[in-house]
Amino acid sequence: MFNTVSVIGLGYIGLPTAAVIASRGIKVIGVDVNQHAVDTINQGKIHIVEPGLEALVHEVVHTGKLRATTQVEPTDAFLIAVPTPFKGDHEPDLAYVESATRAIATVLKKGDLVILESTSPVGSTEQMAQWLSQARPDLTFPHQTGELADINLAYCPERVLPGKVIHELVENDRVVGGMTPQCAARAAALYKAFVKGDCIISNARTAEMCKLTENSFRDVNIAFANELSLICDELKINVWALISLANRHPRVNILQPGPGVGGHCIAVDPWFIVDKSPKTARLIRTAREVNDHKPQHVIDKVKAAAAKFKNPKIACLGLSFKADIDDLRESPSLEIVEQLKKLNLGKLYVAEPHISQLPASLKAENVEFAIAEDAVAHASIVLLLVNHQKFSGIDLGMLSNKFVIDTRGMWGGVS
Ligand code: SAJ
Repeated sequence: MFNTVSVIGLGYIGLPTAAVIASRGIKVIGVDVNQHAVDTINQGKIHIVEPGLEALVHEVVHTGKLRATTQVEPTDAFLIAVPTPFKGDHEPDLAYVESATRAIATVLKKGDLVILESTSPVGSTEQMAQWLSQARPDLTFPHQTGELADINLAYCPERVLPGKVIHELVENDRVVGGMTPQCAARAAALYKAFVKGDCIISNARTAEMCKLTENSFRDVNIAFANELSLICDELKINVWALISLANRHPRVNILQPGPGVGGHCIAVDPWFIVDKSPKTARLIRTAREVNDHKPQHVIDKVKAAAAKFKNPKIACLGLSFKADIDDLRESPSLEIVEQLKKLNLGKLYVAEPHISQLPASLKAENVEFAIAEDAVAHASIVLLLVNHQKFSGIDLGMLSNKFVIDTRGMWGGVS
């Protein structure tokens, strides 16, 4: 039914999706504005880090099923997986979606299917239909002629976890939101070619909101844990011990406090709901504010600890946004260490076992890149920011005469 499929945007979601579809024997044209990414992929290599992806890309490029290009070409279906960041005061920025949509419009023909996968505010698929119909008055679209439209449009969010993308792309259920039932059915037919999970039919607006809801649910729940950690600091209670006791209740399941919420999804997506319903989305906005405030609370704790020492030396363990990955995007740990560098409270020994050198923002005289054990050995204050597996080998005896700030509860939450 679909002989050729275009995937627009060859990043963390688009490239694995393109490779998995190609591995099912469908010819895939991958499109990206980044010439370096296109050239790398056409050599059977990858420009991002994701387990299992390189071997898959190598295979599908060499069998001729995947080819990358910077120019959109005519195909039977188009799948958009470009970034949707925010701009200004947390307003969604659809510029990449708009330019991908306008590029597709130039090659669109009767019978084609266009699917938006990028995390987007409610109404984005309808907006896409408007852009397409402006550019192609010779074709009809679902907002004009419903089921009789020449072009089918759908929204189908990705929900894969970085590090497990290849597995989750195939195994996870998909929500397929069509602008009409026929649009949804055609999009589901495409996903069925590579998804083993269920493809559940819905409409575009509900599917858009579903993605935002999943990540907001997690953000609100993490905010609850983070707020508890502030309250417990005031009341001199160990929050991790408290949560583990409360979670013994059969209907209580509190998440873990940390130094803040990072990554490109959970710290961003709830704002798309707040932007559309600013007066109503009070809890969702507050959760964002609680989580965004957490790094400052950690910095204040380090400042208070540093004031106790004449010549404080601070070990900062972990920079990534969560455990066991190398991704520093929107990382609260990185933000905290950058601030500590600026405050110049004392020498910083920074350990991050998943990167090979300090990011440029941390290069300074008062900052040294170290392995975790050495950082701890040098330090008077030990600040644990990420619960990497690799830190679990640190001998707790080494901490006995240090001031420890454990933001993840890895060492029982001593502070
Ligand atoms: N975090 C805590 N406490 C917790 C859990 C997480 O502080 O108890 C922090 C993490 O340290 C990290 C942040 O939250 O800084 C986000 O990490 P995460 O593991 O919760 O999520 P992501 O951003 O890696 O991936 C999420 C996933 N969404 C949900 O679990 C609802 C993933 O399924 C989505 O596909 C992804 O966002 C996305 O692309 O939207």
